[in-house]
Amino acid sequence: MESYNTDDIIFALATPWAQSALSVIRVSGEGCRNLLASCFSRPSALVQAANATLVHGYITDGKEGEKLDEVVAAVYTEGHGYTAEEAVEFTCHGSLPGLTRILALFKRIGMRSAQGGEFTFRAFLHGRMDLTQAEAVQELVSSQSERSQALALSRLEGGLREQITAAKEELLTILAAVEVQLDYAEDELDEFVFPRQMLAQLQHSVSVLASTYSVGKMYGQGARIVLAGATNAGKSSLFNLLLKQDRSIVSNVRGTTRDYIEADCSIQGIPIRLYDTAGLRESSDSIENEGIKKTERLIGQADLVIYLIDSTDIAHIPPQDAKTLLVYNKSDLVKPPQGALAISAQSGEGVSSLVEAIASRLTSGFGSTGDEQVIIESERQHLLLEQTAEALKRALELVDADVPLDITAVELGDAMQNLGELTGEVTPADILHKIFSGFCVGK
Ligand SMILES: Nc1nc2c(ncn2[C@@H]2O[C@H](COP(=O)(O)OP(=O)(O)OP(=O)(O)O)[C@@H](O)[C@H]2O)c(=O)[nH]1
Ligand SMILES: [Mg+2]
Repeated sequence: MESYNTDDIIFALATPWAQSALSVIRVSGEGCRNLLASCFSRPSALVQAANATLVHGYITDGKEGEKLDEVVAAVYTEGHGYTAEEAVEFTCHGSLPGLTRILALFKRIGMRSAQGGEFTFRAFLHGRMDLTQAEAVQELVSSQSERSQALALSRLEGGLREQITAAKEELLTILAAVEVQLDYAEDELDEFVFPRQMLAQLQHSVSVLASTYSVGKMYGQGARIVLAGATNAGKSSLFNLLLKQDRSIVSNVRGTTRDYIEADCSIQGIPIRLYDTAGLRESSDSIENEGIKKTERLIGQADLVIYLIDSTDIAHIPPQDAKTLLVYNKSDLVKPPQGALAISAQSGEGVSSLVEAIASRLTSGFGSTGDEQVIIESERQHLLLEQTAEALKRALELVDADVPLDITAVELGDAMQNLGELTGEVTPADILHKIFSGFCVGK
């Protein structure tokens, strides 16, 4: 079983390995200030500094005290700072030769280069954060969109931890009532009424939380949107409008787009890969047919298909399905049907409503506005929440079937175990190591 050694002093470059104005090197572990004092121009200032203060000085090497760099050391005493153990963060100049020398020196004086996730692991170990918050650190660092960054930040602040703690407390209340009933003979107690309503509400809130995963994943990893429809429907016009640049050729010649074109954009904070495709029609041109085949493949792989209908020629309207949004284009020429989603890709009319409709469809209404809803992004959390919801559902079914209470108690116990794994209280060490070693910070 792999795990981190937590008794030694670790260090790592916290900023990228690249030339820059400044770089930060973190050091953490009991006694690190005494050790660092041997290579700092103001040893006693460093050792005696109060918590959360800055000490200016030079990192020096050897008996002669050769200056390697002028730095500012942020000092944290035990119980404080990110890892909640004695730590120093040096802000150095971002010179690669300078950093190379400092990192080599730190190794030479007896510190160890940190593995990925070690600083956050120590923060978790010292109770600075639970496992959902530790995972949020990594999600925050690697977020690709504003929304995904904001959602990760709210999880880091403890949004998810609070929800899971509340669920645990409710489950504990239910379990306590069940255990009292199991511990005493029936005739010693008043008639027992199972807190079914409470269990049903808990089951519901856990499954809602689990279902936010599809949305969190969308904000994190993005979505593929395919513009499809008959030739001349206005797909390339809409493509250019959404990208705010002339990328695709627009013309009144049917079959202008023969091969698909893709580009990245963002729709209400969701990273989007947008595809303009060859118009769908019967054709005897083999190249065009190849393009149409590719369109069909892209439709199969899409998260959302925007099927454009030319309002001046509504010969073919495909059936609406879960991943298709039917949009009537050229609303400036022909009035679209009542209640239909309509735009003019030429004038831009209706496009903001289309953008709203796309975001709402992709996020199933969750979290497209405001951030009051906690949304998860981690597959591990999703799995554990789903297992919790399933165990609670089985417990409800057992209660309804009047099965002996000890069998229900097993399901409730399983649910509690899963919630404990979510926050890291009962997560096995090898799984913890696997989670933290995947982090990119602290390398
Ligand atoms: N009046 C009007 N004309 C439009 C509108 N959208 C597109 N057009 C025109 O319709 C013609 C076809 O537009 P495109 O965007 O090239 O259509 P497409 O769906 O990409 O066509 P193919 O690439 O051939 O499949 C062009 O002449 C556009 O200027 C619209 O909203 N109103
Ligand atoms: Mg086109």
